[in-house]
Amino acid sequence: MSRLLCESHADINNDENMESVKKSPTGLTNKPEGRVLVLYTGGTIGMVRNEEGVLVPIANAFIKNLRRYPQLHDREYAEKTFGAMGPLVLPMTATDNRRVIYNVLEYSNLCDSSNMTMDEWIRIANDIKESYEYFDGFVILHGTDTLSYTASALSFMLESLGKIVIVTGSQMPIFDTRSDGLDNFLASLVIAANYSIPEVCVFFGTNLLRGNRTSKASASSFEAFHSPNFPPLATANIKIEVNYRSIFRSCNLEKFSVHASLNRNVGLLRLFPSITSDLVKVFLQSPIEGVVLQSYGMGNLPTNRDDIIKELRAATKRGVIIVNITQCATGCVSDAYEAGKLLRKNGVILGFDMTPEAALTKLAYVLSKHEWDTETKRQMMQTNLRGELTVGQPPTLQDWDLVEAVAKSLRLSSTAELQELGSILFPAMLSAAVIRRDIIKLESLQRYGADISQANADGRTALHIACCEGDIKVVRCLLKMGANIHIKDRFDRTPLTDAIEYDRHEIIKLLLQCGAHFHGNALLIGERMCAAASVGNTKRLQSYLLAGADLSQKDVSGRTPLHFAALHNHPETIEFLLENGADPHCLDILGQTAAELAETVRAENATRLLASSRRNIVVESTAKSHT
Ligand code: ASN
Repeated sequence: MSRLLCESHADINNDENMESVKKSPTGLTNKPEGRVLVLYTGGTIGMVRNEEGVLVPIANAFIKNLRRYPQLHDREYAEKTFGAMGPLVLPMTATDNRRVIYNVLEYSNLCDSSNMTMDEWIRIANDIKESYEYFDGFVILHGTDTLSYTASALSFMLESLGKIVIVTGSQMPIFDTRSDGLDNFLASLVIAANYSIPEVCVFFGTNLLRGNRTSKASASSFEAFHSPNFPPLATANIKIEVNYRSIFRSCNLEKFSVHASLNRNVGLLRLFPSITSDLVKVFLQSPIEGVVLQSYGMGNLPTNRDDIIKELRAATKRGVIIVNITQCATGCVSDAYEAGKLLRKNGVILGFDMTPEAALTKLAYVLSKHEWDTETKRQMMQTNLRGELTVGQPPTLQDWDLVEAVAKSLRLSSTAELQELGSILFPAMLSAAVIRRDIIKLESLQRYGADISQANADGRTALHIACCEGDIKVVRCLLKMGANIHIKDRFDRTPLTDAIEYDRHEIIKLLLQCGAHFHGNALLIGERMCAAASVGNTKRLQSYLLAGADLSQKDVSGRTPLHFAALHNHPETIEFLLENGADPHCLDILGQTAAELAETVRAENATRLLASSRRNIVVESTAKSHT
């Protein structure tokens, strides 16, 4: 990441404070925090006017200014909590659940997004990968011109994404007196820190849109992006309202990973009346491997143009993947017309309602999957991988929709009332099903429209409850249904924290396998482990170890779990700690080792064990010094 970090400057976020984020993921404040990494790649949002009045990106200018704007940085809180060189902090408003703490990573080659290439997409994806476990969400500041291409590409490259990534920008520079940049940036930060929407999104105007459903629709409007075939995932007006039912959740047990290669031999071919077959032929020539064909209406091409059909057929026979999408701003291709069927007969596949940006970047992604043969690649292009296309009829509300039925009996009718009812009913019913270990009920609740990751008033989800309850079958079922492993409840606990606190060892392993990571304030974790060691709770220490904790972590008095196990004379716990790398030489703030504590309280077993471990270490180090 250092290659891409902004220049080290007294007033900007640099490598050093990125390190502080990694070491101390949460501060010791009462309000839970939401950590966001901002990748600033360029675009109008951060540009300034040069002497000729032309907008240009200038290195460090954006980040320097952020610290001076009270809407963007609560200097008093930040300096008190993190010191002068710490991360940026948003001021808190009465309605916020979490304090938004953010770091900005400025790219060394800030660019107008017209200059973006696949190399930059790969670079962004890799930067997210490197800092994935340290942040709750990511905001990418980007020029608007090619923003939808980047968002679409990232949606495919970020595989099994469990956290929110928001791509945003603006039509006017953020520090201009009148600008859409401030609202877009602030709303993106707040959403990224507070909402569990594991998708690559675009935020613009008042809408949070699925990234791979967007296109730039206006060169001048503040509502620059539209999502022609899919409703917004959320709207940010006075309240931020999330449409949880429309969130795409990956339903596999894989860890988050980045597919960091793309095939560049792809292109967009738009039909027009009297297009020549020579042009089509040249376009389809090697090395082209994938083409998005923008046809008319519902996917039609002229049926009287055998010359074009011949070129298309020859190309698909050579293995070129040709995907048919419509030139229309909205709608879906199908083979309803003879003209569309003809394309299918000649090997052209349906791209359904994909935007040109999604179809092109998906081709670049699919074609770079070396483990897939051509037939699999063709199938994948027609499969909904990240919510980018609608196959068949779009899902409609069923008559038997559960919330609707209850709402009817309560005489509730407005959308807001229905949403409110759903947000109360579903988390409660999901939790009840988890407690009864009723997998069939869980599946049917999802069919009735429950969002499997929806949280109750305490921010707890069905997965949190399942990790406490301890039935691994239920946990696995929830994960396969798309339950998010990263959600933090109001006490900042993730499902992994619950699995640790209930000593569910198999569940801890499963969560880690699916990409969960251990988080929390190091001192607080130290205190919990020390408390376990004080009562000889070796099983709890095993849970922490499985989750990746450092068993030598100190509490506020500088004591480690080994100090407490020694002080309270728990030989079995001492043995376990020593076997698993606990350091017997660690000194507490009074300068005492665990062995000295044991001697002071005359804990005989503990003293003996610690003395022999000391001897072993001495013998080992003498042996080393002789070799
Ligand atoms: N030309 C700019 C860009 O795409 C447009 C913008 O950001 N509003 O970088």
